[in-house]
Amino acid sequence: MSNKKKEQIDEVTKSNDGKAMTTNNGVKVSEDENTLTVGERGPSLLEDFHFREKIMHFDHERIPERIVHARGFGAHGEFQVYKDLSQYTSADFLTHPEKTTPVFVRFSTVQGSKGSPDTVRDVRGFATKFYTDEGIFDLVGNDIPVFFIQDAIKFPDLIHAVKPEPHNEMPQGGTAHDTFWDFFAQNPESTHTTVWAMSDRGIPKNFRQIEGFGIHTFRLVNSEGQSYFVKFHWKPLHGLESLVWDEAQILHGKDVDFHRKDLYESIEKGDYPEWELALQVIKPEQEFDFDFDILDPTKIWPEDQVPIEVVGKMTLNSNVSNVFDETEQAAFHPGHIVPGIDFSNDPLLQGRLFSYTDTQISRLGGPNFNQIPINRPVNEVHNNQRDAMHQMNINSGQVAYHKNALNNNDPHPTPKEEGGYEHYQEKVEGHKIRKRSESFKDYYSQAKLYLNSLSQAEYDHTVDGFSFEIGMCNSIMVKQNAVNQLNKVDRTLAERVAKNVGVEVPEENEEVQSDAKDSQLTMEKYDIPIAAHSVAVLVNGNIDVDTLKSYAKTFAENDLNYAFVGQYPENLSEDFGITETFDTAHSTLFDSTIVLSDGSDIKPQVEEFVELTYKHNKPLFVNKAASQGLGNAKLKIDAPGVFVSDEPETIVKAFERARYWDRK
Ligand code: HDE
Repeated sequence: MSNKKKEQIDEVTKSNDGKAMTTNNGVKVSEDENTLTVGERGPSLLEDFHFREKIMHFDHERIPERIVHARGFGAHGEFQVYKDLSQYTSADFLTHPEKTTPVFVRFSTVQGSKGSPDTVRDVRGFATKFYTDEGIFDLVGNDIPVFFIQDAIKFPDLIHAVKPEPHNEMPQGGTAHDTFWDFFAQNPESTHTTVWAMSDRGIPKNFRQIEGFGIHTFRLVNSEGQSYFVKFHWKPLHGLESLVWDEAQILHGKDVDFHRKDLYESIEKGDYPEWELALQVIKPEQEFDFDFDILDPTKIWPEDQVPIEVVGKMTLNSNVSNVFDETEQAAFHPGHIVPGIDFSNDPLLQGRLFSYTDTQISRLGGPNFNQIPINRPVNEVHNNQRDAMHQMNINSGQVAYHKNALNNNDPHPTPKEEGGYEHYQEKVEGHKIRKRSESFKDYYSQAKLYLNSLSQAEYDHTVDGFSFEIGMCNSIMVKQNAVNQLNKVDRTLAERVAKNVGVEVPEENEEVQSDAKDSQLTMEKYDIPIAAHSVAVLVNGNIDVDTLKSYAKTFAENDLNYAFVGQYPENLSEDFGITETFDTAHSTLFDSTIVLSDGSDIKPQVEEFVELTYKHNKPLFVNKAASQGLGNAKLKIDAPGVFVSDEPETIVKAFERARYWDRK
């Protein structure tokens, strides 16, 4: 299917194949190894224009990294709505099920710099650019449905607390340090989101298996001018999975690119990541029907109160040609909206509307960043904005103002009925004040709801997350204050974390008195498709090629990704599987492990691999000979998720579950 954005990008995509090297002025270069000098050993000459240009350009290759979300990875794809949503919105891309809309998505971490590891504990950015026929709509969201603060004026404070500390620029890529936890304790509005970030949601397994949330309340407006409050969600069709913290930490070293590699390789293989777009819609007359304020970005709309409606699907099916040119230069902005979509008065959203254009001006070097190929809409752009740094268009004609008679009043405004954007005419009255609404002041109930909704394993992981992060603080006061906050949400959490980090449990139990649960908040609600699974097959000794082939056949039949480890290169043909050595493969790089032994002594590398697989609760499948040889390994062969069999077909059963949390 044609993709208008890809076609537009192809027009400016250059290939050097078979081409002569030239300067930027198009002069063919005859030599590119030596500068122009006087004699072989003499001084260099300033007139060497090729040298000057090459070095000058190199000197300026870097641009400022994003102030937050610096480390990211993007891909192209398309979106298609399942049905006409004109009941809610006039947006063209949401009312034409026959249309596919090109999209570009960038996933990111928030805290770390551009070179930081992928698998840190952090919120993940999930920013989507829809190139609609009516202009660009950016859904600049995260993988956690709530945010740390309620008002944009606090964003610099939050980020100054989260980022590496200014006196020593540590730590990189994480919030396990004093200033973040001091912020947490002193700014209770951050409680709910922090609980999410300390749970398994903070360490996703990859980008394909995260949910996405627009977080803020937006408006949908239909062609009759009726408006609805809406929250946008992305639901991953590859399931929802997390890492184990120990595994995530090992991966920082084993593969700093773990998430981007997974996304890149999935797309290259044709195993395209997919999400369904889902909406939660509230009618204007229901605005005050809830025990939370629908404008408060630290609150979810529980799905039993506001059901989810699945409305469309996004598929990422093409990697970029150049990461800098496309992903790094992509300029997202929650203020990029199209007719049929509008903002709410969420004070966090309103502040974002200023920040994103402002930051692009210093990051991308001027106000013409919309003209960079990845940022251009697929429809035509005409206005009277002129000049400025890096102008890429030739704006012909005498007239650059409105109104005019000299050019027939062109470019001319378009009435709303014909597609011109008109802001929703909300009636607003009030005094100018600086005051947080009383309706925003319940900081703890939904944090408790989230904790109540987790499975026991997820709850235990959340205790571990808090214990690690608060435990990493140097200040006893900060640790104590952080635990005091937890005590206002959940007594058991406060008690367990206090014990782990060595501070007092507050005397008074101040926890939220509620057993309420929301079945949609646990990650265990998703089935994990077996095809999303990867397997390391450790070959211990000399296994005959036919046996290996029979495993390879089962993997292929079930779309499992696999690698044979250890029997490389002898008697293993590359035709039926990727082969790796114990130097290149590691348990953390796979979802499960199979050990095939011929009965010879188990190699130390195999034992270490298996022990880690076991420790990280992943499926472990061993043949009978291997099970006998693993007697000294730190594992119980009859524990949940350990399978002993000589039949390749039985692995399908082993991989029905991604993790065996009941294995202690
Ligand atoms: Fe952002 N945010 N943000 N943010 N944000 C940026 O814009 C900002 C917020 C989010 O892949 C910056 O181009 C303010 C919420 C994503 O390029 C900056 C506030 C959510 C990305 C900025 C917020 C986000 C950014 C840095 C509080 C989830 C990466 C570079 C009012 C709904 C986009 C840039 C990409 C990036 C400001 C809060 C998501 C500085 C002031 C809430 C996914 O403009």
